[in-house]
Amino acid sequence: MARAKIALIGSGQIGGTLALLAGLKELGDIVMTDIIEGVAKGKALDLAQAAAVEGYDARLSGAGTDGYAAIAGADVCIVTAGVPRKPGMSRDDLLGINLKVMEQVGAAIKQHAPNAFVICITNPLDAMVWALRKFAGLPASKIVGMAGVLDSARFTCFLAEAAGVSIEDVRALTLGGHGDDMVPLVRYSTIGGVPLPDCVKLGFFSQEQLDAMIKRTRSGGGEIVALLGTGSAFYAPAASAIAMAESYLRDKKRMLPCAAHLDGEYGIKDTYVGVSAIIGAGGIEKVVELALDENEKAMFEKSVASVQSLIEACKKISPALA
Ligand code: A3D
Repeated sequence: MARAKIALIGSGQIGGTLALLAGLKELGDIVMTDIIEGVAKGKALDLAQAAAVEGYDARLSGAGTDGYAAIAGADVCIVTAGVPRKPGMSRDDLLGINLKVMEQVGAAIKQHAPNAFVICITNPLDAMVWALRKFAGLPASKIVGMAGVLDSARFTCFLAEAAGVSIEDVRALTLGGHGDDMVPLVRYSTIGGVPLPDCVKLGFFSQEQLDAMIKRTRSGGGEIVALLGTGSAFYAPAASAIAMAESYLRDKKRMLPCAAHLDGEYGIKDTYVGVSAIIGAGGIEKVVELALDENEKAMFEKSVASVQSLIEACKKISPALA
């Protein structure tokens, strides 16, 4: 069987890490593209040489003057093209500039890789993946946004540290839009199978500490932006997208939180927002609708409303989306 082809559209901080992880996991051959031609070629060459040391069997190449045509026939496209935020900026501040990038990238996917499974990472995530789907003309099962795996990983990391247990035994779940009103779900998050409210009763941490970790998860991206001074997080975002790509390519059918297209689930229509979904060879094979209590529902609806206002803003900027 031919090797899978993974196209990375955008070869910046996340794109470079995606290429390294995809190589280490031998997910397939990797083509890197970027509007800055030398970036894709240079990183691909560097990573092809790292393969000699790490021993991974993957061909890496960077697009030259052919630009987007290099993604032709890709099985998976991971999109990070655009700009990241700077300290003091919200993800929403990126909307105008990154929407134009989605238009270009969407047209390229439509022309060169219409059968790919597309994972979008560009912010503001939920609105960008919604727009990218329209520009690329893809079915809902073949395009998804990465955010929930990352937000849940952040929550997981804080919980493991506070409880003093192995991160392997913590399973945290965060749904909703990838913004400051995302929804960390304590009832559905567990340590060694014990839901978080019971972990408080067991004395793993106090309710105040748990509340602080929820707050820190919500602003987890901003914390890293402020520390870095330039650019935003890239290791954990790349690892998260690779987990999604791997589930597709290896038909693992992992149930992961990701920005999936809702068509009536949770009573929501034509919106991308973070929900639990099963990713297998069919792409997004199922959106799993969880039972939410009143409080969770209210938080989810607030988060959805924020996403929908960004989608409306996209429609105003780009009438083709209306
Ligand atoms: P960065 O290192 O700037 O890389 C982006 C790359 O995209 C640059 O090399 C650009 O040259 C390239 N680019 C710009 N326009 C185009 C275009 N039209 N076609 C092809 N390439 C283009 O940023 P990054 O890798 O750190 O972040 C990329 C995106 O991911 C940003 O929008 C971030 O805000 C976003 N991000 C999302 C998350 C989520 O959890 C959703 C987390 C972290 C970052």
